[in-house]
Amino acid sequence: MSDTMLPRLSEVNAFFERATGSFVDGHYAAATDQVREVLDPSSGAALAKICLADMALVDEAVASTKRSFQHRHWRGLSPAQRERVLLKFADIIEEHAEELAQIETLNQGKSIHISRAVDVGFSVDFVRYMAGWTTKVEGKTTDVSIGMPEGAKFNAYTLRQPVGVVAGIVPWNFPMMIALWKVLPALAAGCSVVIKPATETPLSVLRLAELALEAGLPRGVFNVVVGSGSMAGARLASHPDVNKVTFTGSTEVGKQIGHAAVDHMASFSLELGGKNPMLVLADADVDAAVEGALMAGLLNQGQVCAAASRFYVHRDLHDTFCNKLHGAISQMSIGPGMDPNAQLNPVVSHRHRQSILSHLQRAEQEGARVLSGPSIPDSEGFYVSPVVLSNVTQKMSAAREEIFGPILSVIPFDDVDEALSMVNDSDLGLAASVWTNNLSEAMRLIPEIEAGTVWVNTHVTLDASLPFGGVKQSGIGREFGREALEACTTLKSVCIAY
Ligand code: TAP
Repeated sequence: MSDTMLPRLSEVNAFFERATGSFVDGHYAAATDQVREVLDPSSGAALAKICLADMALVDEAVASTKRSFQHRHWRGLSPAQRERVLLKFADIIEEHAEELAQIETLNQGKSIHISRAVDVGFSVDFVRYMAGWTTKVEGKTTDVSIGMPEGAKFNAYTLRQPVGVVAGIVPWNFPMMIALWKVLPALAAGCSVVIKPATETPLSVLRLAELALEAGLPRGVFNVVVGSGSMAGARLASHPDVNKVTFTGSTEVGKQIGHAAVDHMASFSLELGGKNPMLVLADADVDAAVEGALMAGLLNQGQVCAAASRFYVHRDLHDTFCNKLHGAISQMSIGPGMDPNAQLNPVVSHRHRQSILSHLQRAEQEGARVLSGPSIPDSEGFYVSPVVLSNVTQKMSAAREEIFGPILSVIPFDDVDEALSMVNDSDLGLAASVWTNNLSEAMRLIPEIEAGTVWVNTHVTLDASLPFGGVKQSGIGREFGREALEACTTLKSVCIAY
């Protein structure tokens, strides 16, 4: 262990002892037969032992969530009262910022700096932003032209109401932050919510549920079910008492969830993967583009749905870009997320590391040139050294498949329209960025790029007010902004004759 490693807070150790499984109706559920160790990716050591929910417990969690909705424990409060609770929730998260950041880093693997700034920092901003929507749920009046019976007058309006029980299924890359992306719009709309974190990373979400109670959220309004995707996740998606399913994860599972939700006419939103391009035009500032690529490609070891993973670079800049990118990566140090000096950290699991390495092996077999990163620590942890793949072609799997790891594929181009067609030559369409000093060219390209978000001279810059989601196989629906709130509501049309 490095001597710069952060010591664990005593609250974190106490929480790891206390977190024993699903959190339903304001307390940890009774033990089940299936116990799973939750691991620290930097060492492979167990952090906590968690009981996985069985079907009965999943159903109990949905019943608790539904009860709190039907009994109006939350939605019965005035919007201003609910806003105050959510703002207090943000304050409490902020008070526990270091504890939450350590929990996230220990369980997910990412740098403590990222956990502090992004997982906790962005989450606090997001909770405050969404709390504000609680008092801004609006319908509208409409001037109708109904002519029968003759002489009758009408007053017509729409009533925006909470959709009911929301089930959120979240992945392992930003467990706490993505859970909050599901929880907050639901709560702001007056819904009750049950979250299923990934079994690999359930800890921070459990701590959030404890803190929500402290903030004054009534029991049963925010439940957490820890259970396998194939059973607990599938059951939530198909449960007849769930009114909306919101999922972030792989396209394959997203499709299953969409089908299951439609079967009982639940609404759903899916935020799925991306094979996100960064397009570097001939006039771009190459140093800024390299700096941007490091952040866009290596944040959380590339385990980010919006990460850039294919870099279309004008041939004039290709070699310089690759050399500078590789040079910067070679200087980086790899180590545990709890070591503040480590710039790169382990990926989430042994299983995911194997998946990344097999993608890499395939890229080599297909002829990509491998510019290797620094060596990985001699450790049981799930480390992958970052790699720049140069001279990748559009046909290679490295340019087409989501790897979700620190593998950056650089593809040269000669003509901008040729590059644009390669950018759009993907089943996925989550996000993209254009790097140029030519504003007119950027403005021409923005509407042509098939993606839910397009950035110019920046990448992976999210804000709670900017809707986020994908087109094509990257999903349906939008998170953030008014759109996220409205997606947790249903519209009732009212027409009064007088
Ligand atoms: P998924 O299998 O999609 O897992 C995401 C969540 O869905 C987890 O909570 C998982 O539970 C649950 N789940 C799995 N099967 C389910 C089912 N049949 N019904 C309902 N829920 C189910 O992702 P993964 O296996 O962890 O990663 C595979 C790939 O997905 C990654 O390599 C990456 O390409 C992509 N991915 C994308 C994102 C984002 S942000 N878009 C995030 C993570 C992964 P358990 O894990 O507990 O089984």
